[in-house]
Amino acid sequence: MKIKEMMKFAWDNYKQYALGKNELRPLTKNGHIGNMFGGLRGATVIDALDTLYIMELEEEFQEAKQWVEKSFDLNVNGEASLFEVNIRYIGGLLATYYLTGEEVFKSKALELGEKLLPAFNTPTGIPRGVINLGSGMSWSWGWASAGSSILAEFGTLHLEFLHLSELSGNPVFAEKVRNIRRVLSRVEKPQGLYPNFLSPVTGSWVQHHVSIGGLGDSFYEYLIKSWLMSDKKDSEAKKMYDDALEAIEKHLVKKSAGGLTYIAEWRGGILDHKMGHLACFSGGMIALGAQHSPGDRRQRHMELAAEITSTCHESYARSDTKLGPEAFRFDAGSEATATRLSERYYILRPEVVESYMYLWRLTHQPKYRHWGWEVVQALEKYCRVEAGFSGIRDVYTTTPTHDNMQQSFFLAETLKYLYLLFCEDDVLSLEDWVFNTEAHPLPINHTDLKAAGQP
Ligand code: DMJ
Repeated sequence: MKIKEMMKFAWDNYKQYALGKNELRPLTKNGHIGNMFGGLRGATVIDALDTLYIMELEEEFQEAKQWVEKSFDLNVNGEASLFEVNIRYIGGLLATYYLTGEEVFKSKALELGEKLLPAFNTPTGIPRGVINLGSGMSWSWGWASAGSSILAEFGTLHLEFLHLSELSGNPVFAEKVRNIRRVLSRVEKPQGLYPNFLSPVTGSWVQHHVSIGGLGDSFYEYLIKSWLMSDKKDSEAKKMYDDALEAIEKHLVKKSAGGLTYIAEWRGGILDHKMGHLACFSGGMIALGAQHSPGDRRQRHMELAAEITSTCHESYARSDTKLGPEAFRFDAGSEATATRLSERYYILRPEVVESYMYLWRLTHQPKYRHWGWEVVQALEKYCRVEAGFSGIRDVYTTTPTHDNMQQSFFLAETLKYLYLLFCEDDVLSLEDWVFNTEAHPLPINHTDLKAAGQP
């Protein structure tokens, strides 16, 4: 299958030119380390493991596993993003452990999980965004207003941390994320919305910016997925998700003059009529959540999910490369297109194909596969270079320049979701797995039901 070949190509080039670095630079044929993972290496190895495994790229999976066994060093010093280490490293290791049963992935996940705990030592227990994995010192991002923590960062730990507690028998991980939930469920929400910045010292909001895209996105995703992963027992998460979505529908969902549905951003009550590529995951999330809503709400949410996904497809279809920009606006005459130069790039992001995959699995309408195939063709045409895949700097030209970066999430998410879009529904069935926000599958807990003798 084509997508399997793309994965092999992406992996082989990473292995040849950048093994042990975090990402491949496919034009200069070398590795990139960056400063997101605090001295940890091999982000692409860890992000690729489960994708290689499910695509049955056996030799390549063994190469990746050997690197984890022999070269993956956790005794590092440096400033890491708690969120990125959790979603890519812990998520990737946990998923691979659950798929293969091989202890090395579990023990590395647990060891790394322990190193993240000092970030929670704040007056409220809301973790800070940056942690030194060697010293345990933690602090807030310099760019986050007034020492605040970011909703999409501290709100995107729940799934992984529950598994860390289950696998280790140590309740500390679960306690940390349950405390985050407690703080969030109690704090006052302006018009029912969750702003993106919260003080880890006082537990109150620092700035009233609300977004279902960057800075907010996966917090909402983890509410509905926490409920699903608990086999629908975590009713608090479901209620928080339902209430948040109701406020989003009421205040942020808009229709453009040309009839495109979109989710705007909110700044202290004033709407910014733009959607980021990151916000395009919400079509899939809303469709997933809709499955479990009563009749009329289910239908309304399925329609909303389909409309948002269609708008995101338009952002691709209206570009010259048939790949979508980083952000697009809904100003008169330029609907679903990037009007700012700084928003025209595409860095191999997954969110649009992620929604195609969910909408396909939940409706089986052929258009989602057609749209996914358009992306495969565009990636081949504009992003594939001699030694891997690269992002492009401008989707509105058929001769784009490349950014020389093969992001690890391209292997973890973009290629995985494309592959699943063309697979049978029982490959990582939505009945049995939830995907973390980096597309690493975690099993739904059926244990209690089985114990009770139910199917
Ligand atoms: C990924 O690391 C995750 O999907 C995250 O939730 C958002 N950003 C990237 C992909 O775009």
